Order: sequence, then structure tokens, then C-alpha cells
Amino acid sequence: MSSAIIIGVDGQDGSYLTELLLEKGYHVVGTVQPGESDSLENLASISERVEIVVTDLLDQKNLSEVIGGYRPDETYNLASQSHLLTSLENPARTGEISGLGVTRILEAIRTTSPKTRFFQASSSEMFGRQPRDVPQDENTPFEPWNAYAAAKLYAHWVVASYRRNHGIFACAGILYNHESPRRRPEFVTRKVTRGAAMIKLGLARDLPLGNLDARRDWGFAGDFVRGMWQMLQQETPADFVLATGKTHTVRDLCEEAFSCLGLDYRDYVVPGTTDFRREEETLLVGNPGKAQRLLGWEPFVPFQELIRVMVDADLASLRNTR
Ligand code: G4F
Repeated sequence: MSSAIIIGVDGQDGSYLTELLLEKGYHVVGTVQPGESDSLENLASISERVEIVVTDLLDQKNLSEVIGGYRPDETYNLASQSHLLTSLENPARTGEISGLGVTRILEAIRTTSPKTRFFQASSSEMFGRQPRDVPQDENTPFEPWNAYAAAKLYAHWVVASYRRNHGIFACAGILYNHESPRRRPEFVTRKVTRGAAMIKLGLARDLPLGNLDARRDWGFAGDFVRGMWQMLQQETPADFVLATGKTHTVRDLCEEAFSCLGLDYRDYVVPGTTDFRREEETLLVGNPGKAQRLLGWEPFVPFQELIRVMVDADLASLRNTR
């Protein structure tokens, strides 16, 4: 039986990856950061099949004991303070967890379980504000624009250095935005789908948002975790962009979500009131060509279907809690 440790198992991606690995017959150990775990709600239906361990990314000894204790075939690092604005409220901690935390994991692998294959969740944020290429690929230069992206880029280069200098099978996926009904509500997709469902049910009257012209490359989280697994099944380790290659604006998102409910977003959305980011002319869109060619990876769920599934899930869960 194959085994895997998923670091940050309690988030959206951790839960989808756990389901995928359990389907494939893995023994899955999931770690949560002390005192910082989301609720384990996303894992509720499979909680008896996952071993949960509290593990501290700030503590080298603890990480070495956990990784050395299980010596898993694969380790996936999905832990990070991934909401951009929240992560910037505490940039030093962001650096500790999202940057140095990855060095500690790799050091634990090198010293206690060097055959363990490692996946790191890197971010399209590393390309910065004005990427040289549109769409971006694995050869586009990085120019991180904030402390979150800088921490992610540090980790990204550390992955490459353990691959080169220590022969560790370590891969990074440069991940564009990926969403699902399990996305936390502070991210814009879920904020919109939940907000629209609340308005439909008479639980809210309007939806304050930031910049409606902001554009993102949004895919389905379930498709992305399949790509993570595929990276670790290759003969040689490498980094890959995972993206859909298509962009939509926050306005498109609103239009789609509200129209699923028979509503016109213009009657409810109040733009420019919250989460306003000035540096938003950026065109972050990924070219997934390398992942398609070498991994056979495809993003199967299109934007419209993703938003509809999220709206339906929010409507159902709000109805249940009324
Ligand atoms: O959903 P978001 O907050 O995600 P963001 O900042 O793009 O970051 C996500 O994707 C990155 C990968 O590309 C990851 F590195 C990161 O960890 C995270 O997973 O915002 C998406 C867009 C932005 O352009 C934002 O300015 O939506 C715009 N937006 C407009 N109004 C809003 C809002 N975002 C949020 N969260 N809330 C708003 O009211």
C-alpha cells in the first residue's frame, strides 16, 4: 500500500487530495498546524480513513519526527496562509510558514526519509504585477510583488535546490486560482456564490465587493489535486504550471452566479467597497501546455459549471441551516 503525508490537510485542496489518494488505495496521514487548523469539516465524510497529526512547520525536530516516523512514499505541502490580504497582515509569519517551513520539510525528508517524493504548492502570485509573458509558463521570470509571493518564491527555489543538490524527488506546481464549494468565503468566488445564495434566500440585501474588473484564471480544485498527484508519478521530477489558460472578470463571476439564481447582479453588488487592490491591471493567466503534454493533465470543469456547482452547494447548505 502506498502512503502519503498531506501537510495542511484541513483546507480545500487537502480534502480533495485526501479523497483522491484514498480512492487510489493510499494510507493517508494529514497534518494540521497547532491551534491553526480550519475545522475538519471538509474531511467529515472520510475522517475515519485519515490519520490526523498536529505538526508544526516552525519546528524542525517535530517535522523530522513525523516524516521520519512514517517515511511516506509521498509528501504534499498544501499549508499556507493563502488569503493574500490576511497573509500580508503578518508578513514575518507568512515567511516562516510559507517560506522557511518548506525548507524544514525538505530538510526532514533529506535527513530521515530521502526516498519520499515531495510536492510543493507554488503560486502564480510569484509572477508579480507585470509578468513578461501572457500567458505565463514555467520559463516566465518571477517578480514577486508582495511578502506572500516572495515567501512562495523562496520555497519554490528551495524545492529546486533540494532536487539539484540532494537528489530529492521534489516538484512544485505553479498553481493559478482554483476553487470549489469548499473554498473559504473570504476568497472572491465563494464570497460571490454564497452572497448570491444569501440574497436569493432573503438572508442579505446586497454584496459589497472590490474591483469588478479584476481578472483571474479560475479552475476547479479537484482538477488541480489530480495534477499534483500526477507530478509525483513521473520518472523525473519537474515543475509545472497548472491553470485553465482562460480568464474571467469578477464581473463575469457575479453575472454567472446571480443568473444561476434568476437574479441580476447589478441590482445587488456594491463594487469598490471592500478588498480593493490597486495593482490590478495584472493579467495572470497560465499556459498549462507542459502539464498537458507530459502529465496528460486537463482541467475538466469549465468556469460556468464550477460557479453553478458552487452556487447550488451554497444554496443547499444555507437552506439546511435555516
Ligand atoms: O479570490 P481572491 O482573494 O484570490 P487571489 O488574491 O487571486 O489569491 C488566490 O490565488 C492565488 C493564485 O493565483 C494564490 F496564490 C492565493 O493563495 C489565493 O489562493 O481574489 C481574486 C481576485 C483579485 O483580483 C481580487 O482583487 O478578486 C478580486 N476581488 C474583487 N473583489 C476580490 C473582491 N477578492 C476578494 N477576496 N474579495 C473581494 O471582495
